[in-house]
Amino acid sequence: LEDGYQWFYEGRNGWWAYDERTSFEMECAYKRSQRICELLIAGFLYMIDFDQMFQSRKTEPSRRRRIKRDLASIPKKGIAGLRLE
Ligand code: V3L
Repeated sequence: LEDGYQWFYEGRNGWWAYDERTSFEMECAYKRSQRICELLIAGFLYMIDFDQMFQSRKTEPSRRRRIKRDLASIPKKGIAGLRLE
């Protein structure tokens, strides 16, 4: 994203960066002050809740992952499930 920030979702002991397209769409919704948005991620519809800062698959609303907007340079596990070595 323009200002050096990136969107992340929680993994086991660490954070994953969202893929570029998803991160961009989240940023657009966030900048428009939307409270939630719905996005297709890896073939599944997910709900992003910017008030409570979590994501969950629409069909599995109780299975939540925390999300955050942070500097792109922070330590991360990888991008969208692709590990950094
Ligand atoms: N982008 C890509 N894949 C996702 C995303 C997303 N935003 N959200 C969920 N998945 P759930 P560790 C994650 C995948 O929350 O070792 C990581 O990307 C999710 O993948 O129940 O625990 C890794 O690939 C999971 O496979 O909807 O840190 C993997 O977990 C599946 O959707 C292991 O990461 C169900 O997640």
